[in-house]
Amino acid sequence: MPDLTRSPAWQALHNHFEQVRHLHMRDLFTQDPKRFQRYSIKLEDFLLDYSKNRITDETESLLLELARDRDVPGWITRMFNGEKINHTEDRAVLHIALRNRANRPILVDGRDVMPEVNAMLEKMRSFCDAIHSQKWRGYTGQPIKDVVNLGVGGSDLGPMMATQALHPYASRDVSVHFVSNVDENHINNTLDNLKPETTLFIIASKSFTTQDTLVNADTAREWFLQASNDTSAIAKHFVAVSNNVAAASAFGIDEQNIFKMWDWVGGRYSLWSTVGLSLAMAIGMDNFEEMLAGAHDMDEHFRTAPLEQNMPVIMALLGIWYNNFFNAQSYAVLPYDQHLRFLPDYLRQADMESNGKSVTRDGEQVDYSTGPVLFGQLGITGQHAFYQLMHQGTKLIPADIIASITNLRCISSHHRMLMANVFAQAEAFMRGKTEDEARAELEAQGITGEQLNVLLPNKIFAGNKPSNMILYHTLNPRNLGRLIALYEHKFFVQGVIWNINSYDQWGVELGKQLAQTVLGELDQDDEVTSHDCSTNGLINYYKSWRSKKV
Ligand code: G6Q
Repeated sequence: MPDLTRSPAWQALHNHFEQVRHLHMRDLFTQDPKRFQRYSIKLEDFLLDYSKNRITDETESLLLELARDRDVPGWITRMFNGEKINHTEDRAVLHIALRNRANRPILVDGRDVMPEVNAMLEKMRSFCDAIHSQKWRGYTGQPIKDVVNLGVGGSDLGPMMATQALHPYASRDVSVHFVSNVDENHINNTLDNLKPETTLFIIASKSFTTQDTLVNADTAREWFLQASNDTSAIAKHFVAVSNNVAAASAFGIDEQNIFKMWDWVGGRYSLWSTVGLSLAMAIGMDNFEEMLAGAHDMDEHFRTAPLEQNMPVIMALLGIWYNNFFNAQSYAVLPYDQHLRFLPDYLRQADMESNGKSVTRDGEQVDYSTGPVLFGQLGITGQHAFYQLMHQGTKLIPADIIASITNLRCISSHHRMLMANVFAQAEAFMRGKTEDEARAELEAQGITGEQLNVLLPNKIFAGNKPSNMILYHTLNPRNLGRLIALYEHKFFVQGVIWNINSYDQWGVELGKQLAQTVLGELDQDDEVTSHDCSTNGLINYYKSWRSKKV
């Protein structure tokens, strides 16, 4: 297979780009009244409308040709068959097994992983039921009222985001909190409002070596022991989620209370595993399994739909079109749903940690752009802030707009107003406002002459800003599962096309290694000279001030 940028499929796209780069979507919509029908895909109530993109039929077919040329279908099969596609860590990539509700055997090293997956789900169910039914009680005999997940990165963001997303489904008897930051303010502020006798800690760490989490776990244990003064009570208040059973046991967790995860689940893909225990505690196992079922819907769609009808594939190809041909450096995820406020943060990790790579699977330096900068915020908040740059700035920022058709508590005009903004913004990105339209508006306001000339250029919107729209009936567990799985597979397809490994994360290691060295130096008072002069200067400045009172 020739290198990506020298492949005929890439070259064809490159030539095509020169022909269509100046086409305006306004004109494409005028020419084709069926554009919405032709460029949208449905999975029951879950809709992806990608008609507001700078593509023609030819663009789409050339992009699909690229996907075939890069053997996307073959890679999909490899992932679902449990092949070790994470080659730098010699691991299979099987978040899809965690939500394999069809229970199709999935073999890793010749062994079906499904019995273990199902056993762990059962274990989660019994535990959640025991807490909710108040059979499991704290050391004073009181029921558990608060659950604190101690984890970071992949062991925090997923369950935290989903717990917020599914807030309407959450139990009122047990509150779930998330502590991730090594900054003690995070844990202290959380513990301030809790009682040791009614609090349960979940130490979530795949490796059980992550400093941030272990420091927080030590602090939590100290806080707990100050009240209980009884180490045997720890078993009732601390459980762990980990792949490192020995380290979790050494921390003092009863082996029965360790919820296992597997090395074939990457941290940022682990929401579906026992890392989701805190979420399951919040929404109950039935809802948790419904979320798995939603992800499975998307997995099946991804595995079986033809490329041209395949949502993750289409989204991935559109991303490549802007990233590699229009040279867009970023894209925005804009949920119009208060409950999805942490979705952009979650997807930022999933995308940027997966595809922020510059070495191919063959160890070569890439000569093309890979993963973009993902940013985002609640769309309705963004409208009053950074949308200005998206509408009238100099950068092309494709966007995904996400909304639900109805809100569980749809009791007033709020949701209609929200939806009006959803549709209006997507239209505004696409249409913009022409000079003639802007002029007519100003004249209608009685503005003429020099004043009009000054204002006019500022009132023009170029438009032609691409956006996808994702719409579904309600943000229920099933649709949340579908939504997250859609993005996971999108990132996978992009990684395949860029020929990078989306499942390792060596880039996060260097800072961790250096922090270990610096931590040792911070423990001593003498002057540090082992780094560059900036790092030495900063460390020494910190040391000179840390014991002073100001
Ligand atoms: C995710 C990353 C990273 C990881 C955290 C926590 O893919 O690898 O975010 O999840 O560093 O790691 P542990 O779960 O091992 O503590």
